[in-house]
Amino acid sequence: LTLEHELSTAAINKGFILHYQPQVELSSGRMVAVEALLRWNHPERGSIRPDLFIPIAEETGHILSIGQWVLKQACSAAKEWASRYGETAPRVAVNFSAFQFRQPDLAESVQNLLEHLQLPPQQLEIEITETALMQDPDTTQRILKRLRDLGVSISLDDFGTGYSSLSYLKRFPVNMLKIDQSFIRDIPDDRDSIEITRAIIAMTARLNINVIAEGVETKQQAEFLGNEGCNLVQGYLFSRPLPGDDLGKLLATPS
Ligand code: G
Ligand code: G
Ligand code: G
Ligand code: MN
Ligand code: NA
Repeated sequence: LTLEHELSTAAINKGFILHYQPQVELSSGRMVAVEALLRWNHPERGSIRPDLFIPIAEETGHILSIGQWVLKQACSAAKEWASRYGETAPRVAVNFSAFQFRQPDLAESVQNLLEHLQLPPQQLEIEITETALMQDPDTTQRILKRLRDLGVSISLDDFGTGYSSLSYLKRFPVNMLKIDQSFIRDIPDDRDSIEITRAIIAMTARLNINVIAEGVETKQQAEFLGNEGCNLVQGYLFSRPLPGDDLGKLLATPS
């Protein structure tokens, strides 16, 4: 069997699983959100990383059903946390592929799911890359505006690495920039990474957009980010992506 063919049935056969990585507020230490990250536990090949199968899923069109499955799983988990922890429950951030924005009714299907689950839209964030925004800017802009009007948050993922223009910040309804981990990784050794990170943080403050740093692995990096005014962080320093059960246990443990 080819990977292509197996992709079509992986979700149904329970080959897919979501892991969740905490996004932590530095000032309070609270886990304010989690990013859902897809894993494929293949019966023979073991765990396959999304970098490998998402591009195949995009080429074959399977990304649409996979994307629906991911969204439903992630929102169901968020609903469970919201029921259990109320106001302090973490939001859930879901990665969307550019191909999903070719469905003109994407915003309506998200709305239907949220209503079906009775999950407040404020508990959902959608992550999309700069490069994805450019694929079909008009349709994407329209869909993002509808999602944003619903109360869903929009994050620009891998910010600073894509083929992008800053004018997109003006055009698209973006709530948050995620500073790409390639910049954070080289802090404090690389002067350019420090200055680019500073510039992104300063820009978000001026534009009144939220900012989060990805790939934070050291205390020194967290301290730098806090001092620069980036209060949200995600990375191995705080937690690796965790299976749902382990995330649940972490939430149940007083910090
Ligand atoms: O304990 P540990 O270092 O694995 O925690 C990882 C991160 O998750 C920490 O930054 C911590 O602030 C956060 N965290 C741990 N327990 C809780 C909790 O019960 N509620 C919330 N909201 N965050 C938690
Ligand atoms: O841990 P990590 O290997 O999960 O993620 C690798 C890449 O796969 C990241 O760029 C991430 O955005 C992407 N990715 C992870 N989960 C999903 C998903 O559910 N949908 C999409 N489209 N991309 C995902
Ligand atoms: O969606 P995105 O492209 O941002 O995917 C995040 C990727 O970064 C995932 O593959 C995730 O497992 C990985 N990741 C999360 N935290 C860290 C970290 O602290 N260090 C490194 N090297 N990778 C991380
Ligand atoms: Mn992401
Ligand atoms: Na990213």
